[in-house]
Amino acid sequence: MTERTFSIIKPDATRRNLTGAINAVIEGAGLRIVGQRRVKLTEAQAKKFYEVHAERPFYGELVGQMTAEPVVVQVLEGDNAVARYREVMGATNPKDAADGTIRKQFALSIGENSVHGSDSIENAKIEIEQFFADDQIVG
Ligand code: RTP
Ligand code: MG
Repeated sequence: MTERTFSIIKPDATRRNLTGAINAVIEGAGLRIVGQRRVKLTEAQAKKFYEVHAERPFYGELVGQMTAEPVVVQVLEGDNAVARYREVMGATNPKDAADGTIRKQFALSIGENSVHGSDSIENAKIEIEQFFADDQIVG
């Protein structure tokens, strides 16, 4: 089924000029980039986005990293896009990520792991609405 998912190319990747290389992996996997913009997250935006992790020990560091430099927020569309993009990203910790995945190729560490992708269709919808107006997504 055709779905949409929300993606972030994180600061560790934008800093190293990897936006194009990551987009090539995304498009090569059959996902279409139907919305995209570059944005510097505010602390409030990052805190809200990662609210579910608020009690975790790495929360402060995560918010700090996500606001340090610009990110690229994206809407990806395709067959089973949510699950498909999770496959393409690879495991959270790049040490555990499969060959060919974005995190295996580009991530620096479990925290600076280059990309975010929604973990459910429900969360994808919430996350997309947080960053994109309807007319900013063109399928
Ligand atoms: P994401 O939400 O970014 O797509 O990644 P994920 O589902 O694979 O990982 P999740 O468990 O939701 O964690 C969100 C982000 O928090 C950072 N993290 N740091 N230092 C640590 O132990 C640690 N664990 C997680 C990562 O940046 C992870 O992507
Ligand atoms: Mg997650």
